[in-house]
Parts: sequence; structure tokens; C-alpha cells
Amino acid sequence: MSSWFVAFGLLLLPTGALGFAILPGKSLNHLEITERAILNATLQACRALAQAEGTNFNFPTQPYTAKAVAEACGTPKSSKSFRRAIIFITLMNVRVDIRHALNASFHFDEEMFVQGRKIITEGIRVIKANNKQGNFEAARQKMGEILHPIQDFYSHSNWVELGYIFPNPNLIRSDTSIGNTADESRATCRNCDGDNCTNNILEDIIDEGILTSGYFGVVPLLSTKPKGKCSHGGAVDQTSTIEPKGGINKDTLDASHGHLHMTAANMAVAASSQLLEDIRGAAGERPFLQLMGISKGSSKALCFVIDTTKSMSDDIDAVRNVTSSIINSKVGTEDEPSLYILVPFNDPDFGPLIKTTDPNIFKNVINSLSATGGGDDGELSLSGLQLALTSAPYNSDIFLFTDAPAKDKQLKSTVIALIERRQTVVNFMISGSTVLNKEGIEGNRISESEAELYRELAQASGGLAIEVTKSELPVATSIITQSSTSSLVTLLQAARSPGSTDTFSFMVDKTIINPLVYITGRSFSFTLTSPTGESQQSTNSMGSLIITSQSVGNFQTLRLQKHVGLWKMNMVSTNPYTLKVIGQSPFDFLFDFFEASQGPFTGYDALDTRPRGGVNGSLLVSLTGSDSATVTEVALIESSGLGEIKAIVESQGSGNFLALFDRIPSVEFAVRVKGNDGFQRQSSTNFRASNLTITADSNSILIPGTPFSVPFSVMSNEIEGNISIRATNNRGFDSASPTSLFLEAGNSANDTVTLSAPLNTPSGTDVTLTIEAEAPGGQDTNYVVLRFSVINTGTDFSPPVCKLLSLQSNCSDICSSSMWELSVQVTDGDGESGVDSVTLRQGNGTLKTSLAAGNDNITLVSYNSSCCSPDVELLVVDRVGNVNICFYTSLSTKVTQWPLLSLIIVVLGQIIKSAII
Ligand SMILES: *[C@@H]1O[C@H](CO)[C@@H](O)[C@H](O)[C@H]1NC(C)=O
Ligand SMILES: *[C@@H]1O[C@H](CO)[C@@H](O)[C@H](O)[C@H]1NC(C)=O
Ligand SMILES: *[C@@H]1O[C@H](CO)[C@@H](O)[C@H](O)[C@H]1NC(C)=O
Ligand SMILES: *[C@@H]1O[C@H](CO)[C@@H](O)[C@H](O)[C@H]1NC(C)=O
Ligand SMILES: *[C@@H]1O[C@H](CO)[C@@H](O)[C@H](O)[C@H]1NC(C)=O
Ligand SMILES: *[C@@H]1O[C@H](CO)[C@@H](O)[C@H](O)[C@H]1NC(C)=O
Ligand SMILES: *[C@@H]1O[C@H](CO)[C@@H](O)[C@H](O)[C@H]1NC(C)=O
Ligand SMILES: [Ca+2]
Ligand SMILES: [Ca+2]
Repeated sequence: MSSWFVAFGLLLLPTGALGFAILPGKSLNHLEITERAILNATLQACRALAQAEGTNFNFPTQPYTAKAVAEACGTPKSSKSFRRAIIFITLMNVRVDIRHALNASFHFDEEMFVQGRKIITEGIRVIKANNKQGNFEAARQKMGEILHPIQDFYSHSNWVELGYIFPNPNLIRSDTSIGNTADESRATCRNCDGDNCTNNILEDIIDEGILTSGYFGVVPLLSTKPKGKCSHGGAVDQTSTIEPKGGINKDTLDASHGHLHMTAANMAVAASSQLLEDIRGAAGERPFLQLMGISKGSSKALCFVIDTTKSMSDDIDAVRNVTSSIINSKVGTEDEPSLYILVPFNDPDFGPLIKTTDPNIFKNVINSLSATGGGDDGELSLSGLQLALTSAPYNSDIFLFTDAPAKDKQLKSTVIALIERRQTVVNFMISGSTVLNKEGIEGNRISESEAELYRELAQASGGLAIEVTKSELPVATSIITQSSTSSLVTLLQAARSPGSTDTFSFMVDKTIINPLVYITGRSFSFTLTSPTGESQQSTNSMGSLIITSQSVGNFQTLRLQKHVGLWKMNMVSTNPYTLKVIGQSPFDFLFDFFEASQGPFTGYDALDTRPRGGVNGSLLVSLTGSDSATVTEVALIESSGLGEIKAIVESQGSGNFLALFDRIPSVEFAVRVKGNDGFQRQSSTNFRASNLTITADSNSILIPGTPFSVPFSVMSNEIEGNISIRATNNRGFDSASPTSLFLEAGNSANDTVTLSAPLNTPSGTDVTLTIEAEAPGGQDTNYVVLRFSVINTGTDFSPPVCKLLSLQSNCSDICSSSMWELSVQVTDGDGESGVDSVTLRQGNGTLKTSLAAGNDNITLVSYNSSCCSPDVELLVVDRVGNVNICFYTSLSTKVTQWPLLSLIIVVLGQIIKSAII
């Protein structure tokens, strides 16, 4: 097993104790090791990019934080999405200790060197393939999974004891030897001297440089190990009580080899950096930064889901106009969307999803949309939305345009599951509901109950269902899309259905700019009261609190004067309404639901499901945009406004807070966080708990053409009977699953979903599988959302190689007046994928590449540079992303080598010549 034990927080503490015990200056855990490596690798990428672009770059002061790194990269608005990427990768890393606690390969225990490296190198291939397809979320998931074993290697093996001062480069390559590993029969340890384990590894093992690692087992009497082998050590490990007694792990300062903890932890940081650098080499600087959640401009995507059936031509015109105006007004500013996503839907088709970072490509795609077909009234709006929800970045805003009811209503609970898991806001732009559209039968295609479905989905996501006539649509769309920026924060969101008279309050802190109120509903009135007690009624257009008020369809916007403090809004209406107060601020919060793990160790794991209602639960809350802010209160507030539950909050360091609730509400709720200096934010998303527990786990790699099994299990203490099961995936892959399971209260029922990716599915495609379980009567639903990557096994495991053809250096003492030049040949192996790119990693001379005449498999590289820049590093990458770095310097040219080199060149020249002939 595992890990940086106690240190890795959350985990592995005796029941009752809560971990995540990050004590500054003490042991380092997976969380800190991962964060340090990511911050470092990201800075390296930003510096390289700045150098390439000739802009300034300054390293921030240590210790680095996500905020400081995002600022150093010139992208302060990415601070939140960067933080999110780090947290997600870290959670996936921590999860390995829970899901694979006793699988030695994931921890380099029990001399599982080959198996451990296979997990890492396969994972690297998946990440590189995902990156090529822009599927960064899947790449992050895999990254967390493989950073765990690479970090464990330095704690659990004797690499550090062997005296190495650099990480083992062979752990991230599959075409080399890992090193000299101990045979199964070879004794590696002796008993420790009581508690003193400083000297328990056998001298011959150290002297011969043989790699070994500790055995681990938790079951008393049943845990064994081969004769003479080392153990992991520590109170939980039962193998360390068998001779040779004691252990060798360096998980914490007080571990068996705790005296080497810091050395091991620092080497784990360096090894993680090395792995990230390899991924960066294959991806290129910008995609690598995107993977880390860092992008120029806004970190938000502009995401449209558009009905393209016949009646939509006016609406599509409106989208065109809005897209043009957003692109024209935001390109080049810090609010420029970092990604554009379009999902068209029609009937019987929907998609494909189009994703681009180029605003002009997006404009062209939107311009080429035409409105045709659709047949009957209903269209596949939820299918389109499902696709958008699984591809848009976390925390996105999606705008869905339609004038028709959903024909695929059966996807409602899947869509809600994805809204909750992705914390994405969905705004519906509806032209053609009966409520407001009085223009004639053509426009009145959506009945009241059909519109209700869209309203419910909007409300679950904290978005708006804007119902307007076709002529009003451009104005409404423009209002709502223009305000979507990455610094948008939610101060309050609430809904009342049926309508009721209610007073809401929201806090405007000093960092908030442009506070805005959005109301949807019909026939309402309100009174706003500012922190100083001034008030203004909806009927009073001359008041001093509202700067502008705009009404279109069922949608009203109020732009407020900024007054810092607590505002009140009294709403009066007998009709349903929604209220949302937003503003712009660099400060916000991120959160994930956690639960105590069921595995052999006590720990916490992030949920991919609804939390259990009525019992205790927890959230990990992280503040973004500030390195000093603290959380003072976390509450779950019932969406009905009737109740709220406050948490006990424990700071975990690094801006993370654990919020422990003694009960999770059984009814819909949102999350509200308060902090110092009047900080108060609310989640956009509304959440639900469930009495059903659903778990699923499987390898996350799908091979095209090979059926892939996802075992899952449903459990409940309260519910029994036939549970309906539904499995949906966003790629339309064939899938087989049971339609129901019989559940006895208190027992679990298990089954399997089988997925098949077609043979021609490109490597790096990701697929999101949602498995839903619905209680009899449909009152309670839970789901698990899983993401897998498709990968072709392939045969190319070696990076391209460089061969020096010539190096001529006429460097004199005055470097600026002399030059040196280099000629190199780059090839990938026989039958391998071929050279994809050759770029400069270091050196500021001129690089030229060309293909050898008559042989596309040989890339010729020439480089010449001022002698002031004496070194060059060529980054060479093949088509599957294997990376090599070739280093040359003008300084160490040894004259004696020249004759041999010239001979090689002559011979090579002959070979190339004969290849041409
Ligand atoms: C542990 O043993 C080593 C030699 O085997 C010795 O140098 C060291 O002082 C001992 N440490 C303690 C705490 O006794
Ligand atoms: C930071 O990254 C660079 C480049 O990948 C690496 O050389 C260096 O060792 C890393 N620093 C640490 C502390 O790991
Ligand atoms: C879109 O813009 C064009 C030109 O600016 C205008 O003629 C047209 O009426 C607009 N369409 C809509 C639906 O706003
Ligand atoms: C779960 O069960 C409890 C007790 O039976 C009930 O009060 C609650 O409403 C149920 N929760 C859900 C989400 O159905
Ligand atoms: C279902 O799976 C769970 C966990 O995987 C296991 O504990 C349980 O015994 C299984 N139940 C059945 C009926 O197979
Ligand atoms: C180039 O490589 C491909 C694939 O390895 C091979 O099929 C082809 O024959 C090679 N071409 C030459 C000119 O060697
Ligand atoms: C190239 O790099 C050298 C040092 O590596 C530096 O002295 C020189 O100013 C750089 N030249 C340019 C044009 O950036
Ligand atoms: Ca239709
Ligand atoms: Ca290769």
C-alpha cells in the first residue's frame, strides 16, 4: 500500500480522526508534492512561452501559489481554473490510496517495478492522446492516477538509499531498463534494531545497486512476504512484524526510514516535474497550459447549443449577431473566451460538437449554420445539451437556443446529473413558449408543461430560462452573454415555485464590481433596500439604487449602484420566479463533495455521485483569487428557503477547508460560503442528496473494438424493491446494461455495464458514462458519472533519436561577433510512427528543418546561433508523443573527434545519396 500515509491527509487515519493534516514545515504529502510539481512545470512552460514571444517573465516569490503563478504567466483571470485543475489532479492522485489501496503495483510495493512502470507509461500515452484531442479533463484524471505511483516509488523503494540524487528517468519510458531489480529469491533486508531501521537494507543490495521495495499487508496472520524481503513498515503493515522485521518506507518524518523522508519527497517532486515536462514536450506550451487550466483571456468557454430545425432561422440570425458582437468586442481583451463550443441539434440528428480556440473559425461555423428539417414539434435538445455538458470545461456557462419542446425527455435525469457533477450553468433562450409568444401558431410550439422541463433544468444549474419572442431574442441574448466573464461570481440565486412573497439578502463586498440582478417571472414587484437603508421599488424608475433596468420577455435585469454591505430584496409575486444576483470579483470558491471511504482504510474520497441525504457528509472548499482569505462559514441552504445547515470548518492549509456537516439535506440545496472582509458567495448549482448509494469502478482505458466492463453496485439502507437502471454515454457507443436490479434494504446489488468503442475511434477520444439508479416510484435517483479514454495500444514506445552530422564552431572571445552551427538528423525507429516535430527547448539561434530528399522518415535539422548562446536543446517528438531532448553545445567541441565525425558524415552522405538514386 500506500503512501505518504498519515501525511497524505484525508487518508488512512484510525476511525474518528480526521486527516488532511498538513502541518507546514513537517512531512510532505501527495497533495503538496503534486501541487509543487504542477506549479513548477507551469512556470517553466510560461517562461518558455514568454521567451519565444520575447516578453518579460519574472518568477514569483517562493513558496509559489496558484494565484502567483497565474499572475506570473500574465493570466490572472485563470487563477480559478488553474486552482481547479490542481485540485482535481490531486483528488485523483489521493483516490489511488482509496480505490487501489492494496494493489501493490500502484504503489511500487512488493518489487512491482515492471507493473508500476506500466501503469505510468500507459497513463502517459493516454494523457498525450487526450491532449491531442483537446480532452483535458480526461487527461487530468489520468495524470492524478499516475502521479501517485511515481511519487510512491521514492518513498517505497530503496532508490534514495542507493544514493541516487536524481529521479529515475526510466519510470516514464517503456523502452529502457528500470534498473537492476532484486530477484524474487534475493534477500534484501535484515531485522531492524528495535525501532531503529536506519541500517536494515542488506549491504550487498546497496553495494550492487539493486532495486527493491517493501512488502505490505493489513490482515493480521494472513499477511506474508517472501523470505528475506523488506517490509513497508509502520503500525498498519502486518508484514513488518514478520522477519526481517521493520520497514523501509519514507512516507513521513517518523516512518521507518523517516530520516530520508525529505530527500524522498523532494525527489518525488522532481520526478513529478519530469513527468509533467515530458507531457509538456509532447503537447507544446499552449496546450500544456490549457491542460493546467491556464489560458490567455477569460478562462471561460463560449458554449452554444443550437436548435437548427426549420423554424429557427431568426434565432440563428440572432446567435450570429451576438457571436459576432462578442467576438468583436472581446477578442484581444482579458475577457476573450479561451474556447468556443457549438453543438447543433435537430431531429433525428444532433451534433457533432465543434470545439475551437480560434474565434474566426467559430464565426465561420456559426455563419454556415442553416435551419432545416426537424419534422414534428419535438427536437433533440437534451441530447445536444448532454454532449455540451460532457465537453465544456468545469464551471462553464452554456446557452441553449430553441423554440421547440424536448423530444428526448428521458435524458432529463442524465442532464441533471451532469449539471451537478460539472457545476455548469445552463441558460435556456426560448422563443416560442405559449406564455409570451403571441405571434401566431408557428411560434407557439412549447406548451406550459414542456417549458417547465427547461425551467427545471435551468434552475438546477442556477441558470435562467428566458422566454421571449423571436424579435426580442437578440436583446435578451446580448444581455446575458455579454455579462459572462471568468470573474463572474454568484452572490445569490433563488427560485420560488409557486410564487411567494419573500425577502432575500445578499452581501456586496468591496471587491465586487458591476453588481447585477436577474429576475425571470411574470407579474412581480419588488423593493430593494441598500446597506444604508435606502430603498427603491420596482415601480420607481427614478430611485438611486438601480442604475438601469431592462425588461425583455420574462426577463428583467437591474444594474445596481455599488454599495458595500448587506442588501435586501423583497419579492412579491404569486407566479413562479427566479432571482439571481451576480457581480465580478477575483475572489470565488471551489468545492467538492467528500465521503468517508468504505475501503480497508479510513479516508475521504471525492464523490462522482449525489451525497447521501439525512446523514453526515463533507465538502472540501477552496478559496480562489486570494492567498490570505479564510473561510468563516459554510452552509447548505435549502432551495426552498426553509432551512440551512452549517458546517464545522477546519482549515487544511494551502487555502483548503474541510466543511463537516452532521446532516446533508434530503431536499434540494445550494452551497453558501462566507469569509473574512464580507466575502459571501453561493454556488450556482443546486444539489440533491439521495438515499441510494451507487459505486462503480474500473480501469479507465477503453480499447476500440474490445467490449469494456464497468461493474457497479447499488446499495440503500432505506429503499428496497426494483431499482431502474439506465446507462447513457455521450458518444453513442454501444452499451449493454440491466434495466433493473432488485435491492434488499441494507444489501448491495451488483451488475455490469458493457461499453464498446467502434474500431475506428481515434485514440484520445473520451467518453462519459452516466449510470443512473432510480428508486421505485421515481422519487429518488442517484447516479455515478465516469470518464474513460479510448486508446489504441500501438507499438511505438520509443522516442525519435538525433544523430549529429556536423558541428562547426568559430567562437572567439567576443561571442557576439562569432557564430556556431549544427546539423543533425532526426529519425524515429523502423515501423514507428515517425517524427512529428522538432522544436527548440533552449537556445535562441535559428532552427531550420527539412525532410531528407527521397526519404520522409529522415528529418534534417540545421541550427546556427551566436556564440553568446552556446547551448541548444532540440525537443524531438514522434506522432504518438514520445519525447526526446537532444543537447548540443559549442563549448565542448573536441578537435580530436572531427576525423571520426567527418567519416560518419561521408558515409551518411553515401547512404542518403543511394537512397535518392
Ligand atoms: C540507529 O542506528 C544507527 C546505526 O545503525 C546509529 O548510527 C543511529 O544513531 C541509531 N539511531 C538511534 C535513534 O538510535
Ligand atoms: C522544476 O522543473 C524543471 C524543469 O522541468 C526541473 O528541471 C526542476 O528540477 C524542477 N524543480 C523542482 C523543484 O522539481
Ligand atoms: C443581425 O444583424 C444584421 C446586421 O447587423 C441585421 O440586419 C439583422 O437584423 C440582425 N438580425 C437579428 C435577428 O438581430
Ligand atoms: C431518504 O429517506 C428519509 C427517511 O426515510 C426520507 O425522509 C428522505 O426524504 C429520503 N430522501 C430522499 C432524497 O428521498
Ligand atoms: C457487490 O459488490 C460489493 C462491493 O463491490 C460487495 O461488497 C458485495 O458483496 C457485492 N454483492 C453481491 C450481491 O455480489
Ligand atoms: C518510412 O517509414 C515507414 C514506416 O516505418 C516505412 O513503411 C517506409 O518504408 C519508410 N520509408 C523509407 C524510404 O525508408
Ligand atoms: C541569446 O541568448 C544569450 C544567452 O543564452 C543572450 O546573451 C543573448 O542576448 C540572446 N539573444 C537574443 C537575441 O535573445
Ligand atoms: Ca422534430
Ligand atoms: Ca517512436
